[in-house]
Amino acid sequence: MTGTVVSFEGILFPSLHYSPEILREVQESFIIKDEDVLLLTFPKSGTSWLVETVCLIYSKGDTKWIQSEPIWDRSPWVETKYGCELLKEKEGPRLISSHLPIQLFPKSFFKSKAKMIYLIRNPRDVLVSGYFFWRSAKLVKRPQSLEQYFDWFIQGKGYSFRKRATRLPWWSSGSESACQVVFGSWFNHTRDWMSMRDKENFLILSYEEMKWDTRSTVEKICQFLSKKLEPEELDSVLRNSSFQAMKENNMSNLPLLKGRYFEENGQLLRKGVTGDWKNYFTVAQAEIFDKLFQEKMADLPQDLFPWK
Ligand code: PPS
Repeated sequence: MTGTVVSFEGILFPSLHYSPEILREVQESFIIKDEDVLLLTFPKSGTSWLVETVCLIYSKGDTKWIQSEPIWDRSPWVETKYGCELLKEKEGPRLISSHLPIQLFPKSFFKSKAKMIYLIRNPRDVLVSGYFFWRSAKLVKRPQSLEQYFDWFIQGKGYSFRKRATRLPWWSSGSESACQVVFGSWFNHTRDWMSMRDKENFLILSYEEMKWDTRSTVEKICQFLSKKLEPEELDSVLRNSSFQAMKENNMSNLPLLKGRYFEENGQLLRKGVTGDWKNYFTVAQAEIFDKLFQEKMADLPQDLFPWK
């Protein structure tokens, strides 16, 4: 079984959980409150790791919450019908997840004091992670090969670079109409959200820094959220948000969704490493990606991208 997609303002979404009506309602009238905390990512950047970490920070390292409530209920996806309804009923400070590009995000956020953490990841690893994920998902048209997904990913849907890219020698023309990548272009998503980087209610983190120095990154999150943890509470956050601990937590991994939404071999927690793209990209693909990254991101401070 394979799923279908819907298009909203030029961006594709899996039709099972997303509709243009809800996306419009979320954009125009969903109210973000000052006390909300928003966890924003392009898909496959480590969203679930960030959510688990923040939940554990909120519970001071106590595992009761993360082991009793599914991750998508603890921090619902605002752009889905299910998540949006759930969030409207929640009282007090809410955790809110989202993959939305900035132009589709609830307008109320931009007038609020709500804190947002934007987690980025080397897009090459995002691509590889996405390929394995969508290949086993029943939510979208599945990529038939990494080569095909590579093509989709570098096009993005609604990707303003496309017109110029079609004139470049490495561009595989003719595949644009078949592009099935959901949530649009990684490049646009990242560039657009990064324009918020000087705001004091906005924190940019990377999957790579989380991986290479998890303790310091968790401390940075605590400071940003004004949460104080005792050393043993911090240790518990680190222990219980590790790849292995999350893999074993049925409330944070996919077992609950297998069958209906994913094949049996589908995994949310696949490898959990940095640089896995080197095991999959050809030399030519690596060069294409480097050129594209340079073209799209060169004007941004390069220290924002720690994988370089
Ligand atoms: S989704 O579907 O967009 O919400 O996926 P997302 O959670 O953003 O990204 C999934 C990738 O994050 C990795 N992951 C982790 N890595 C290290 N430590 C922990 N605790 C962790 N939790 C999730 C997960 O393995 C996916 O990456 P890949 O490269 O596919 O393994």
